[in-house]
Amino acid sequence: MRSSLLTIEQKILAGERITDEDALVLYKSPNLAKIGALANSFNYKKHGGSVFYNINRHINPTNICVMDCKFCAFARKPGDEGAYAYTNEQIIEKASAAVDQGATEVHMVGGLHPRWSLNHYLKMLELIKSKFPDLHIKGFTAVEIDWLAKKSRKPIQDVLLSLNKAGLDSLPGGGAEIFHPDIREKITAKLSTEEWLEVHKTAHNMGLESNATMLYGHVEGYEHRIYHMRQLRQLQDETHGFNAFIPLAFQPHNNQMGIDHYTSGFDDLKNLAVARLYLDNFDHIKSYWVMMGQDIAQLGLYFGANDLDGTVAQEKISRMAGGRSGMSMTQGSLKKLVHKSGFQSVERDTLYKPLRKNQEFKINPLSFHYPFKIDPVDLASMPLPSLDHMMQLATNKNFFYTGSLARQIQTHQHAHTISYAPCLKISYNTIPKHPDSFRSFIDVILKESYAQHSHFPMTAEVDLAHIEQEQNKQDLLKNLLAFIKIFKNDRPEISFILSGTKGIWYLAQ
Ligand code: V47
Repeated sequence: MRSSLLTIEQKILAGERITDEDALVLYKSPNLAKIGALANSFNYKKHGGSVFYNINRHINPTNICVMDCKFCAFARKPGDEGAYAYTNEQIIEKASAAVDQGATEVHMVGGLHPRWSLNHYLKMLELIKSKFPDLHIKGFTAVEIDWLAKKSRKPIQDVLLSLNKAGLDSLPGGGAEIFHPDIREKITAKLSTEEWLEVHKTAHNMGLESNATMLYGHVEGYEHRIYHMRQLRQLQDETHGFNAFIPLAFQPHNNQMGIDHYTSGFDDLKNLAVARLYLDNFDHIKSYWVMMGQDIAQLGLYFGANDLDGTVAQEKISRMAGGRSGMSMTQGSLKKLVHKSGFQSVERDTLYKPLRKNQEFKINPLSFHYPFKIDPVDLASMPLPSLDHMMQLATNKNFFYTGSLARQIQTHQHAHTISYAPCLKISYNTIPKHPDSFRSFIDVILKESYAQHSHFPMTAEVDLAHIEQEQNKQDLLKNLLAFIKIFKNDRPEISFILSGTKGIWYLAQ
């Protein structure tokens, strides 16, 4: 059966795994509310209304790097302005400041310094652990591990064993970028997808847990994101060693790819929701406020995410690439972000052991229920909904319930100009005169609309106002009907309407 929003919904509600084809349908659909509601109820089944965060600090030991990744704004060559390499004393100072602020974790990742050996890393770790034995060190991306293995001519496993012995507790998810080779080779010459996966597989087999990231919003397409997540889902089926998946929204300053736009909130939320539904074997999905901004990250909690990452202090990678959300958040502001959206905040350690429940919330399961029942809106009473409905809108806790009611009213009043998915207007005279050309025409206009709005339209409106009236009415009608049929067959999720009374009158005659 062809995949559609309806068949996917049925699958998810029956607890079945969605396919790559399903994920593509979700990515292409403009129905963000439905996809969000599905991801929200999926997340609720795993975590109830709890949202995790931790108190952590980023330490980027050096930005000097032998690599030249086209997307990266962080790396410098030795001697470049702004190039730095911390001494071990400086690193200890930063770790000490982190502990003073209550951090349970340091997140350490950096460039591939040409003169730093495996021994240098071992000393760094031993020193931190000797001073702060309880501080969890989540350190070094697969890129750094692979580089150390190649440099020291040792197998990955030996490198990981010695790092672990020196104090490394787990691996972060960085360096994954996008696994699809067509895109990967355009943006980076760093380790291959197979090598990235091998590092994490080896770590998992040794009992070291890790995370996984995906860098999106640059030159990749939906298919590449799905390919990326497929590799992760397969490895997770095998090892169960990943804790969290973290989509990283591309920050567009100072790159060599000519990209200057931020991701849209629509794409950030959709991407989180698809990831939640597709990566069914990942326990945790992070709504990473550093890259998405605090507002979208907060909304992300309704789109399948159950973790905000941490206080983060001193994050540099996104900052140097135009990150707009600041370098750190206090624990108080993180908690507020969670509570104001109606969730329970839980401080966790790196491996998701709950440390502190902050506020006893009575979460109403109905807030997350899907499918939810929406009382039919009394459209006859428009433009003012009844007081009863206004009360429901104001007091109920189901984000999507309220959203759907509001949308019914909005659609009723403004028919076809829903602000987040505008109507695609097609003047009848631009439609090809022969059905053989319909598909390529539809493809072009949808792509143009997507390029303009970053999402597909919810409604297509064919305007008959200016039809050339000297045409044969029978031919005109036949062509129009054939167009509608092909359009609806290919894009059933897009509503189709006709406008232009003059033209419709002409045809009716
Ligand atoms: O590996 C680089 C990415 C990663 C940009 O495991 C960029 O818990 C966006 O991996 N725009 C580092 N992203 C960050 C990272 C991470 C962050 C938070 C939590 C965890 C975790 C991991 O940042 C890099 C790269 O993929 N990156 N440049 C940029 N311009």
